[in-house]
Amino acid sequence: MESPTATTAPVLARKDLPPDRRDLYTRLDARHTAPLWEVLGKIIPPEPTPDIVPVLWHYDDVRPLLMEAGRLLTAREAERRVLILENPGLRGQSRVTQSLYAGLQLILPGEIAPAHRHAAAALRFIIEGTGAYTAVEGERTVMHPGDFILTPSWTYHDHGNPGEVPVIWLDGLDVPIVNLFDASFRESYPGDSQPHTVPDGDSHARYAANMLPVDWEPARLSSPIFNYPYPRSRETLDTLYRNDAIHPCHGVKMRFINPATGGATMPTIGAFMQLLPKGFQGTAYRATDSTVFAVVEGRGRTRIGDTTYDWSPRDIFVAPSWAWVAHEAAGEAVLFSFSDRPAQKALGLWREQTA
Ligand code: 1HN
Repeated sequence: MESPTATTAPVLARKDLPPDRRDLYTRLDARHTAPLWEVLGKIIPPEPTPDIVPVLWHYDDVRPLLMEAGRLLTAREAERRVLILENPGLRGQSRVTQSLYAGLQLILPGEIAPAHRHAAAALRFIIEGTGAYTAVEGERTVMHPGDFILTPSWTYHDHGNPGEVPVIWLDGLDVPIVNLFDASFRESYPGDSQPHTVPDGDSHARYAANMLPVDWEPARLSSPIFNYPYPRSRETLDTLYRNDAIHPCHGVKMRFINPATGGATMPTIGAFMQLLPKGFQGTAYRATDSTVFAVVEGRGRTRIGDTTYDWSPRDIFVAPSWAWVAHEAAGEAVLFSFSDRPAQKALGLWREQTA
């Protein structure tokens, strides 16, 4: 027999319902209606009550599994050879936070990940290896560790590794947001790789030199820059650190921007990079954007709620919405992070608080 909750309203599974209420709720259910007064506190909690939990993936634990997948199937077979970083609070849902997807992608020397496009927007944060490229709308960029790369919504993209070593990166996508709206589309490119029609470095020259072509009008909501190379980000953090621009919670923290607007690089996903000085003991901070952190350099630990997570380079960890977060760094450390902050800000929902 099917369980009653599979076919009837969850409220009817309650054992303590007075008979007259049960009777009404049964007839409400038959008319596809339900009593708000039974669920109001749950659907509108006084503050965020995330289903996701804090979690840390040690790179050394996950990398061998990804390499094993590399021996088991080709990138072409897999379409994308990725280990989903799945939040244990939302098992089976392919989500790292309530609103975002994350995964670790491997491309081996000689491999191609075929071209496609989808409504979901993606970012790549390069973790290991050099010599692979990603192509977006006819332009290629070679990936280096620490680079932050965009694949905006509905742009054709493919990856290839003509180099000598495996290349691994962190993917972040707004898949759960797109699916919340039931607005997902996807199509394959006719052929494995899109034609390489734009000279390398073209978008960097056009859009990333604090100038824009004089008559340029944006065609998309996302940044026209598609690779934010690590040396530039690192140098900025280093200069500001030496100039003493240190925030008690964040160290030196910068947000990646769309140079045409000063806003976030994509409408749904924001990205950040921060330097924690050697010996930094940050004070607690919380915000409504659950955040995925990737350790770029250094060792340290982060307290999230009541638990402390020790991290070293290439580890990845998640802080849920509205959980108190405090970072400490043993040596100088650099963290990359991403979240749905621009989406929340656009909707007037984003909040933050310091302890
Ligand atoms: C995707 O297109 C890529 O292009 C990676 O590398 C991960 C996860 C879900 C849906 C599409 C890629 C993805 C993805």
